[in-house]
Amino acid sequence: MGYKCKLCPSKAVIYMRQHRLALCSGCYVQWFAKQTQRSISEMRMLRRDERVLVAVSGGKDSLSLWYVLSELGYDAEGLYIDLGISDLGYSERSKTYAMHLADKLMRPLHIVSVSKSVGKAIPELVRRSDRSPCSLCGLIKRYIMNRFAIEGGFDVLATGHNLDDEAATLLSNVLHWQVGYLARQSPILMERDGFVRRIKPFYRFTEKETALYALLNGIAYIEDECPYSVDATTIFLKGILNQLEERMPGTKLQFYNNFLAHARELFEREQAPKVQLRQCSICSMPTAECVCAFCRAIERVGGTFVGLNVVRYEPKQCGASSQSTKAAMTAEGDDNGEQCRLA
Ligand code: Q46
Ligand code: ZN
Repeated sequence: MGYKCKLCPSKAVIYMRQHRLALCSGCYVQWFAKQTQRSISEMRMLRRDERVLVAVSGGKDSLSLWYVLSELGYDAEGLYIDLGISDLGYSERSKTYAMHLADKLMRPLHIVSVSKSVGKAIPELVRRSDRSPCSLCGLIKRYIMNRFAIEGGFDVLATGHNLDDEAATLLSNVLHWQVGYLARQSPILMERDGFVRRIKPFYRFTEKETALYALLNGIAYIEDECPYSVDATTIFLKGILNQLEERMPGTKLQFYNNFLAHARELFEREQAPKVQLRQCSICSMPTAECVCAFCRAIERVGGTFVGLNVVRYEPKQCGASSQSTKAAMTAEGDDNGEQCRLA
């Protein structure tokens, strides 16, 4: 590449065309942390005294997010949702990467098993459902993340969505004029009854940038895609956006930033009064219907929600071992060994 770092005499390891910025490894790692903090501060995502739960999948984005938030001094714990996908050992291997990072950071990792929480793992649920795998899996993951964060007493839930994810979702929502989704597409969704605040501190970084951050910090992550993601429309849209980016550097960032600056609020204002929340008659979580989408979906595929099955993994360096905890994070708050830490 032959670029020099813009901030010191070293050789650059990355040139970010959209920022016209070349940086060496040391300066890049610092720049990345500063940019993360900038996004957090500008959007008022997270305060220093708040507990943040980072949803980690074992991939580069979420693991880098947990790492950088810890580096920045935030009280960050991890949540790994075990989907039970056995193809290529996908779930087991991604869980191992999440546990490795917990060891490295010396922070606890909470592991929720889908099969032990609803009676069946994702592949079985998908086989019994007429929805697309990602639609069903996404619904289940969002429910678990929110429920665990609420019952665990976390102030904020952070996910590793990056600019490529956000721009592709935006493009899809615009192509189909999904005004309800457009109203809610934001790097921050504020808390309201039964919903924890959700933040996406990486919304300005490309996939390439988060991957480099992981690499430079020795964060091992699963490189394989989820076996269900092969024909996902999102991958196709990401390809189109990358072609645009190639021809017109900065397009992705402008597309998403200008949506946030000029359009999102209009959709939000238009949609806001239409949604009235109440408690799900089965699980008590907030919903616009009588029974929430999660309970309806689980019932339809023959599952039974028995409460979140959580294992708390303690980092090895602390000399502690993981403890298994059975279910019981129900709406009624049934007693269980983990409740004090989960709360
Ligand atoms: S895990 Fe689940 Fe993703 Fe796999 S099935 Fe789709 S939604 S692709 S992020
Ligand atoms: Zn419900």
